[in-house]
Order: sequence, then structure tokens, then C-alpha cells
Amino acid sequence: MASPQGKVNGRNPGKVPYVLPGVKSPQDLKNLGISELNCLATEIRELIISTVDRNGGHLSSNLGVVELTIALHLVFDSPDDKIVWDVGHQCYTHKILTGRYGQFTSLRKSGGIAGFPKISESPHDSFNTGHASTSISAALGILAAERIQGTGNRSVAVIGDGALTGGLAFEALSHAGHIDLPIVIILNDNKMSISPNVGGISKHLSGLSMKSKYQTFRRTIDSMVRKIPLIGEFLFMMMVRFKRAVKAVFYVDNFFVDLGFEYAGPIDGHNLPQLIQVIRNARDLNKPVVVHVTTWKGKGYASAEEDPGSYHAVSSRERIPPGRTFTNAFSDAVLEAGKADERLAVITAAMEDGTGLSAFRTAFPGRFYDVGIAEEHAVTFAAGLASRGLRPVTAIYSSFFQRALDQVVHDVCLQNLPVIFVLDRAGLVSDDGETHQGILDISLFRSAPGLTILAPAGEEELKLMLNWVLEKSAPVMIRYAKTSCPSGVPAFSFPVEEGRGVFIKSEREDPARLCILFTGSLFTQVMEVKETLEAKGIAADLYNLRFLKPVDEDHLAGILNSYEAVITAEEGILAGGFGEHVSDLALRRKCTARIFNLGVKEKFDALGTREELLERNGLDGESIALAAVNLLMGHEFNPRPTTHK
Ligand SMILES: Cc1ncc(C[n+]2csc(CCOP(=O)(O)OP(=O)(O)O)c2C)c(N)n1
Repeated sequence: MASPQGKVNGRNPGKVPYVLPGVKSPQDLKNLGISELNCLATEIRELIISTVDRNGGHLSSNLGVVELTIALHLVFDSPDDKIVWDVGHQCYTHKILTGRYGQFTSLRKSGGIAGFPKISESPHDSFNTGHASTSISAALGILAAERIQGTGNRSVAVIGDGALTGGLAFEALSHAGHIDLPIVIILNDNKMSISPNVGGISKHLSGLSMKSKYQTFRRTIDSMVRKIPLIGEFLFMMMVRFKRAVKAVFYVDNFFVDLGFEYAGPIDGHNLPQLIQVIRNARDLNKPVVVHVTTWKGKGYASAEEDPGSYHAVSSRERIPPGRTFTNAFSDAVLEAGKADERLAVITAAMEDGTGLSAFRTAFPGRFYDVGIAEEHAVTFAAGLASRGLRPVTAIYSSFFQRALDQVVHDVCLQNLPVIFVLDRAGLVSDDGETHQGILDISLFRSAPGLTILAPAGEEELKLMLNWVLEKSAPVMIRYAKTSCPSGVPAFSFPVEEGRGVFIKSEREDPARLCILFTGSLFTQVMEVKETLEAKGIAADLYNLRFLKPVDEDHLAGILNSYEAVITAEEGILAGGFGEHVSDLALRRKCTARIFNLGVKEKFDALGTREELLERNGLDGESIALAAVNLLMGHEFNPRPTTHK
């Protein structure tokens, strides 16, 4: 996808908000009339557009729910009543209305307010989100707790039609429909996930919208018939009887009603009086209810209205990795592989563009599957394909892939099926905060029996690995970070050798006393370390691991006996990571090198650029060099002081 960066320019500038500054909390909304509320909506849109233009963020989704959020905060009493935002990427208006207007310019900045709900930020953020399809379960749990605790507080889940494609949402609907708790579920239907929504539920919702058009049409006909002189009223009565008879036979309640919900909608999500009325009615029903609201993703910003997908998430100018990214490299490599090998089919869970699969879809639509926000299904579906001889490539962001842990183990590894998992955003991820960090995959999946885990350092190596994997008849995971592909990675001259990496030897004459074993995405950082150390007169070798699993232990033990000091540097959490494997091996084999493990510390890191996040975790070039010198000198490792709290 061409980055939409900078496209947000061209908004209507210069208007000074006059309603917005007076809204310090949702209570203030209750004193405003409809025209002021509409004005407030316009002012909020202006603020969102200008802020996202500077800081990046989720533009289209937020522009679509401005009126809906105002109506919800007007009808419910937050923070006593709890509003749970599914994914949470659409929470900007909620943040602005709940006392964070003044801080909104710091959106997604290090130390600023997060782009997703955070309990730590405000009592109005009732539940942390970031991954899709959790809202109904969470809101239901909250409501059950409120009932046990004897409060009369309400609980609302706001879920998009995209997030509703996730299995977890269905499990929650099934539960919520029959336990008689008055949960209010707001279904924000904009026909879009990031790209146009897919699947049966999407079709069902379109059917409901058609029904609503039919209702309007029917009401018009009814009133026309009644106006016919003399016989109008009689004709109308006949029509009513006929319709009742037909309805009794053919009328099938919708999906939500069948599950036990009251259903209201679809209603226009940009018509404030109507929204307020319907949501108030839903609140007062005191039953589980689904309010189906139709909204326009990108509303109020012409380019986003026309192309909501490109404006779903906008990158801030300084955050776009220069040059080709690993995603670009994968996109080309998988397309090439697809041309050469007809067994290859690709799968995405609603992230076609983000994972670089659009070119493949265009070239081979018959071998492309977007399964919706359904990572677990994506994996087991791939297992099914692989069981019949295909070579499925399932590309998912690392943090979302966590969902599919059991599918990877039970459906793929235990049957040794040749599914290829490509994990994008595997490492530290800028701007989106804790929920989007791809730091657990090495630890989580290292224990999966039979799974090979690879980490390319550059574009050529990624291509090399993909081709090697296609020849293999076992499950493989290839992980890479959200960053540019560095140049200068020696790759093609070193064919893939199972369990082994590639050395980048010191150019100095004297033998290297130190070796740094690193995961591919840290190539740039360790090359910097090599330069720094060599400038200090310390020869250091680098070892690009390539394989995080399996590992040729004899070979690795050889390395651990050949150097005085070994540093492991991985872009993943330390606990259970590759470094632990190395330390464990050294103990078992009584290897001689002093070893120090570097990796992501055991905490969920928040906002920042990739560079800031690397530095906070001691994974930038300077920190690794310092660790290396300390280790060589036999000092206790003394990490750089950090400003991060
Ligand atoms: C488990 C998981 N998979 C993928 C994503 C990436 N993602 C963020 S928003 C989004 C689309 C959500 O669509 P919808 O719920 O309809 O909200 P909209 O943006 O259309 O308002 C996706 C796929 C995610 N956050 N969580």
C-alpha cells in the first residue's frame, strides 16, 4: 500500500473550536442541544484530522464513530457505566470527551496518550484493547461483576462488523444471548474491516440493511395506499392481514434475535437525535440488546471517505521506514514463489495490505484467502490445505498470531504439516503500544514440537529462506520486524544449512575475543557494534543465527568454546528466548565462553519509535557495545540508565 502519509493535509483549517473546550467530561454533554452537539462533532473531526496528520493513527475508523461516541456518552454515565471499545482503535472521540482534549496532541507519542484505551490513563477506559473481538466477552464479564457487586451500572460493547468476524465475538454472543444480563452491544457496521469486510456475517448484515430499506419502502407504500379516497383504509387493512399471514410463514428473525437478543436497527450512525433516542431505548430495555448502527468510515474527510482502507491507519511522516521493508521483500518473494509453485496458496486474517499480499491476490485470486479477523481459523484452514498437498503461506502480524497458539501446536505441528507461517511485525513495534509488540513469538513457539523458526537479516536472505522452506515438508515460521531491509547482508553466497547461521568475521588481524549471536532484525545494530568495538581495538565476530530452531548444538557449542565472551541479542522477550537456549546449552556442555543475553525485558513496552524501544531494551548499537565491553572486562553488566518508566 502506498503510504497515506501527508494525505491528511487539505483539511479545513483555522476554525477555533468553541463547544469542545467546554466539554471537560461526558457530564458536560448532557447540557448541550442538538445543534451544539453537531457542532461538537465537527470540531472533534477537525481535531482528529489535524492530530493524525502530525502523529499518525487510525483515521477512518475514528472519523466514522464521532456521533456514535457522543451519543453513547450522552446516554450512559461513564465511568460508572462501562464502555468497552473493540480493538480500541476508534477511541479518539471517547478520549477527547473524557478529559483528554488538552493532551490529545500527544497522541501516540512517547509519554503521550495512547492510541488505544488504557485503564492506566483514565477511569473512563474500562478495559484495555488492541486486538480484535474481545469487547463482548469483556463487557459481559464486567456486567456480571457489577451484578455480583450489587451496582446498577451498565456495560456496553462497541464492536465493528470487522471485529465481529472473529470467533471470540461469536463465543461471547452465544453466551450473552442467554444469561439474561442487560448488555448493550453496539454493532458499528461500516461494511469495512481494514479493507472491505469479508464473510457470511458481513452478508447477513447487508441483508439486514436491505430489510431496513424495505421497511422504509413499505411504510411509504402503506401511507400512499391509505390516502386513496374511499377504499384506501379498507385496502390498507387487507394488506396488513395479508402481510401478517405471510410473515407468520416466511419471516425469519435475524441472527441476533435467534441468539436471544433484542435487536434495533439498522440506524443511521450520523443522525444524532435518532442515535440518542435508540441508544436510550436500548439502555432502558433492561435486556441483552444489539443496536445495529451503520456508519461511514472516514466520514467528514473526503479522501478517507473515498478510500477508507488507505486511511485506516496513517503513518506519521517520520515513522515510515525508508527504502524497502521486509513486508515489501516478502510481497515480491511470495509472488515469485507463487509463479513457480502452484501448490502455494496464501492466507491473511484481514491484513492483506499490511502483510504485503495484495500483489499475490491480484496475480492469483484463486489461491488467495482473506479469512477475516480469524487468526485461529487461518491456521487450521492452512493445516487443511497442507493436509491435501498444498503449501499454504499464512502471513500474520506476530502479536495477533499469539491467538493461534493451540492451532499451531494441535493442528499443524502434531501432524507435521508443511504450513509456512510468516510473522510480520515480529519485534518492537512503534506507536501502537503494548498490544502490538511482536516480542513473544520466539518464546511461545520455540517449544512447539517440529516447528522450524527462521529470522532473515535482509531481503535476499528472506527470499533464500522462502525457497528453502518450500522444499521442506514440515511446519516453518519465518519472522521479521517492521523495519527496512538493511543492505550488505551476505546471503546468496551462503545457502541455507539447517540449524546453522552465517558468520560475519572481524576484519582485524588479531583473533576475535567476542562473538555476537543475533536475530536477523538486529543486523544494523550489531554491525554498528562491530564498528565501534573495532575502533576501540577489539576484534568482534558476528553470527547471524538464521535458525532460532532447530539449532545444530554441536556447531553452537563449538562457537561457545571458541570465544572468550558471547553476547546473544534477540528482538524478542528474554524469558524463554533464544538466549536462554544458548545459556542452557553452555551449561549442559560446560562451554567456556562468558555469556550475556540481551533481549526485550520482561515487561510490556509502551509507546515510542522502534529506535526508542530498542534503546530502552538495551538493543541499540551503543548499548550492545557497552554490554560487550563490560562482558570482556569481566564486569557486572551495567545497563545504560534509562528514562523509561
Ligand atoms: C486479533 C487482531 N487481528 C487483526 C487486527 C488488526 N486490525 C485492527 S482494526 C482491524 C479492522 C477492524 O474492523 P472493524 O471492527 O469493522 O472496525 P472499523 O475499523 O471498520 O471501524 C483489524 C483487522 C487486530 N487489531 N486484532
